Amino acid sequence: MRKYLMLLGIVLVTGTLMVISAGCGGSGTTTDTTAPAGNTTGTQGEVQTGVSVTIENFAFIPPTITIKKGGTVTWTNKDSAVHTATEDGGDFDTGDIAQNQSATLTFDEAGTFSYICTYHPNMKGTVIVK
Ligand SMILES: [Cu+2]
Repeated sequence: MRKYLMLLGIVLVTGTLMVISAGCGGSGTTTDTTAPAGNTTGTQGEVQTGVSVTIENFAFIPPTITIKKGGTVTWTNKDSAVHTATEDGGDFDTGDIAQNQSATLTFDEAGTFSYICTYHPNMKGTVIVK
């Protein structure tokens, strides 16, 4: 009878310890995986309302930008040649931007807009509105 009680006690203690360690391990793992994932999303999800694009050496820098809906994009031409930022389907057009001049457009619609320079169609850029 005593042996049986002792065995029962060991089983109970072992069982309790297993539950405790399982509980700690479980919550610890969850916290570890959630934190970095949340940080990554936060950094990537940061969308600016106003972004500047430099036109230099016949290129849009940076070529792809992301802004918030209702945000603005300002293109500044550093080249001596005249450039434009013109959406492929005609959704937006800055018109001519002369050297050291800027043009700012507001984007009220969400979407991905590819644009070129009408004088140099090999110049390509993308505005992503979120
Ligand atoms: Cu151009």
